[in-house]
Amino acid sequence: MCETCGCGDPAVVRVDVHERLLAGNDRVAAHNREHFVGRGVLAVNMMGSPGSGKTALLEATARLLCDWRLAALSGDLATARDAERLQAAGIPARSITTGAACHLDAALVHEGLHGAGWGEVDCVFIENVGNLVCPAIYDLGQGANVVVLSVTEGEDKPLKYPVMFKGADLVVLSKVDLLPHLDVRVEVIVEALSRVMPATAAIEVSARTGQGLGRWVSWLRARREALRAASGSAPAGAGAAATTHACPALTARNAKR
Ligand SMILES: Nc1nc2c(ncn2[C@@H]2O[C@H](COP(=O)(O)OP(=O)(O)OP(=O)(O)O)[C@@H](O)[C@H]2O)c(=O)[nH]1
Ligand SMILES: [Zn+2]
Ligand SMILES: [Zn+2]
Ligand SMILES: [Zn+2]
Repeated sequence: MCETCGCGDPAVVRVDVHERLLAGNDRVAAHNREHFVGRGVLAVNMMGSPGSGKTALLEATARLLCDWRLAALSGDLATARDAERLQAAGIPARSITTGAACHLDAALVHEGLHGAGWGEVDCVFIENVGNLVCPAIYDLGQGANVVVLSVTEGEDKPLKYPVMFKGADLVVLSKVDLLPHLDVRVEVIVEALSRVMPATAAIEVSARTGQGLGRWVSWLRARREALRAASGSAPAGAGAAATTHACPALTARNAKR
């Protein structure tokens, strides 16, 4: 499916080549992370199946987090639809077209940040390509991994795609307004999560009714507080100074929005 990563298939991409690709990715991810942490920006890698409700959740989030300066990068194989939706919802957004690749990598994110021209931001949402497999193995430099799992996907996805859920800091169980129409039990999904997630954390939400969005936003606020506390204990500007250049996307260049 994916020309770049071969989706872990050694017949498509040899293991040593694959490992070199990941090592190169990790170097760029570390650079991205320095930019984010150095400026106290919460970067959230939003992952999940195609159509799980990632963009809908972010559209709803924009309405509730109006005291934050938000921005977004949207990874899409072929269209800029998600970025357009987020722009319409009030989140400055830029599309990253991945072509044949079924995941974002750190270099694509770095390029997206440089081209974005945002001012200072509090939080960058990185909406990954809809896919429950390889986005989990590509570090982007994010401060948090969120998996949006729709209840319409069934009860067994955590067990079938454990790598994705193992690395998640939070699972957002989306579209819970549809539960009355489904043979799906939330407690069974949560039990499956507890088998694969080291510290199980799940929030039930509906972007349609607004259920659970307060808990989601509280989680984001707590996460940013923790990031600021951690970066505040480092020498001032250490993150930015350690890099070879300043990412214009994260500087005060266009601070007025
Ligand atoms: N009933 C209901 N439908 C939802 C909810 N959230 C999203 N949807 C619908 O689910 C469909 C997919 O939502 P998107 O937000 O486009 O999903 P996505 O994960 O961003 O999709 P990709 O970016 O293509 O992977 C749309 O038709 C949404 O209206 C929800 O909370 N309840
Ligand atoms: Zn989307
Ligand atoms: Zn891929
Ligand atoms: Zn940079």
